[in-house]
Amino acid sequence: MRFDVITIFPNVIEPMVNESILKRAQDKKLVKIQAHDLRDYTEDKHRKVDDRPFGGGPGMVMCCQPIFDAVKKIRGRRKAHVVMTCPRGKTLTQKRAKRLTKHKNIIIICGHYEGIDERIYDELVDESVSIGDYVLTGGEIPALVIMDAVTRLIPGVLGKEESLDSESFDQNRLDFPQYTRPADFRGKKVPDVLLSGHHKEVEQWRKAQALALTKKHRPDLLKDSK
Ligand code: 6GU
Repeated sequence: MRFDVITIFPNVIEPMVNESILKRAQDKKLVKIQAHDLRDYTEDKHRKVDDRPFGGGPGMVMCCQPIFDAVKKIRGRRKAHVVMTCPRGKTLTQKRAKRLTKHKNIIIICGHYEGIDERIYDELVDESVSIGDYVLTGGEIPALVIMDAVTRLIPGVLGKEESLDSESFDQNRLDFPQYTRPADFRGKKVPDVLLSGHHKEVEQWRKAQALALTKKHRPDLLKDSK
């Protein structure tokens, strides 16, 4: 799988994708992540990528030319799924992240300013994605969130130390509580069942705890699963 990120801040993307699991995934050739500076594609001699909105109003709008040409050049002869980071998009969920793993090539455009020329949505964008109902200063953090959530789902990316076997949002449940040594930390004890060695009982306890935690913290997930 390959991600190409079109951004005015490539230096924000690079350090994050060259550490930890995303770095290891790239070293293993399971994913390639490339940041592209949008300003390298503008025909404007001052490297401008935005302009004032037709019809007036505050703020600036991202122009068509640099983004159209960047997408065309980066896509080349490959087929690519074009994602725009944008508060108007559908919110990223675990299900949506899983769906994105089906694409071999994803181009992510990081939105900025007051808005994006609507012709970019009309002609180039396959899918707009938001990461939640709050406003950010730009699309770089959302692009990183999308790539992180998707990359860890690619087979072979996670080792057995960080397994996908049972984790939050599987079957619309939060994960069960975990404990490690010591069994008694300054008088605060680990639940007995986890020390019992009875695998069946441990499993039942974890299932019940996951349900209880979900009811308490995210009852909306249980509603969604019906
Ligand atoms: Cl994708 N972009 C911006 N600017 N703000 C956001 C967002 C995206 N998702 C949540 N807030």
